[in-house]
Amino acid sequence: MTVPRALVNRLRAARHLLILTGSGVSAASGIPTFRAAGTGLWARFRPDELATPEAFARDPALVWQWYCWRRDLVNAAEPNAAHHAIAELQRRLSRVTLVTQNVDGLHQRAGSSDVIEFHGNIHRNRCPQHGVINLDREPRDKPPPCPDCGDNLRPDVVWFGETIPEQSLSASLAAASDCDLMLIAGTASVVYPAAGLAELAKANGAWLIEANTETTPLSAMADCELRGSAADSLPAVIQALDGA
Ligand code: BV8
Repeated sequence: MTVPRALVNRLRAARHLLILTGSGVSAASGIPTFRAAGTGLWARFRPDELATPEAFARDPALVWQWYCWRRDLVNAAEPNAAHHAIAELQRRLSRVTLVTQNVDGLHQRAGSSDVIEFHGNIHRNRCPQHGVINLDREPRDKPPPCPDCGDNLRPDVVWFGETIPEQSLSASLAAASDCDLMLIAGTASVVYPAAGLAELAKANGAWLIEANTETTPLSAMADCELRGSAADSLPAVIQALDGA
């Protein structure tokens, strides 16, 4: 993959790089993208209909089993070259903010630090009243009760219709308002407010790079498009940085 010289120069001169990732970055790890997370036995369900408080209230066991299935996929997966290239960018550039919409924790396993988990993390469970609860053993058929109040525990993720945790939202908005370069990788850019970060960065004069296998609603405003798998394009960016 050819990496534009303009992109290499921008990376080398960047004061503050903001990176926003979506499920396409984890695709090469064998984790179905969010829109495709209704595969196999879950094919008859739409992910954006399961990832809601209403679905959990209506059928907590079904939603809990879907998350157990997704946790199994994530636990069996390894970070891929895209995750490692992003961790390398964090090590090389003076200031990088990494915001992920993914809940799989693969950026951390690839060595990334200070990851803003915009939509939470599938490996944590929480009680709506008592916060994150660590369990020694986890049932698979239905959500376990909170040890303090008996309410159903739920995955510590942000469902549709729920607000983004305040600290994650404010840190991400601040980075989008301050960055001079933004890389948007592996996201369809249709879920808000995450997708709005690129619009905010652009409005503040940042140069936008989109790394995606397809065009998205963001593509029209991107200054540079890396068309292809992030598992190929992002390592190519690192190699280009090493070059002359
Ligand atoms: C909010 C966690 C304020 C759970 C996720 C009605 C009521 C309330 C809100 C709304 C409403 N209608 C609309 C909204 C707003 C809503 C929204 O944006 N809806 C969309 C569908 C229109 N947003 C919200 O609800 C948010 N909260 O607005 O709060 C509020 C509150 C109350 C009332 C009003 C407002 C919360 C949204 C968070 C939802 N939770 N995840 C879980 O994971 O189980 S979102 C989910 O989508 C994942 O996090 C995922 O990361 C994210 C985005 O999807 P993508 O990552 O883009 O994945 P997708 O499959 O779509 O695309 C993959 C992309 O990768 C593609 O472009 C593909 O081409 C590319 N790709 C594939 N392979 C590769 C690749 N690219 C590179 N390399 C590859 N190899």
